[in-house]
Amino acid sequence: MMKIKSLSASLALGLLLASNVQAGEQSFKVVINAYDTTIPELKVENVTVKNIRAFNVLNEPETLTVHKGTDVKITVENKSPISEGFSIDEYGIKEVIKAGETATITFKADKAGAFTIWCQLHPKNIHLPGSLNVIE
Ligand SMILES: [Cu+2]
Repeated sequence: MMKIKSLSASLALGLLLASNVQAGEQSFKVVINAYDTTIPELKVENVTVKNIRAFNVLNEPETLTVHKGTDVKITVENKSPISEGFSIDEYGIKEVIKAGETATITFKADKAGAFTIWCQLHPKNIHLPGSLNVIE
C-alpha cells in the first residue's frame, strides 16, 4: 500500500510540473548548419558525371513544438558560411543572421497550428524548411 501511495504522489507531482511548463516560457536553441557535399565522379547508365555538388542547409532541430499561450524564446546560431534567414510568416518573424552570428527571437505563441519556419534568402530545396507546431 505504501508503495502505491508514493507512486501516485510522484505522478501527481509530474502532472503538476508538466502543467507549469505549458503555461510559462519555453526556450529553444536552433543551429543553422550547412552540409557541403561533393561527389568527384559518378557513373550513371554509362554516363560519367563529374563534380556533383550538393549544398544543403538545415535548421537543427527542424521542428519546435509548444503549447498555445507560451512565451517562446528561440536562440538561432548561424553556423552556415553565408547569411541565413529565419522566417515564420504567421508570426511576423523575418530575421537575417550573418555567418557566425546568433539572433534571439521572442514571441507569444498565441495562434495554434503548424507554421513553416523557412529561410527567405534561399530556395527551399537548398535551405530545407522546418515547422513551428503550436498545440492547444
Ligand atoms: Cu538559407
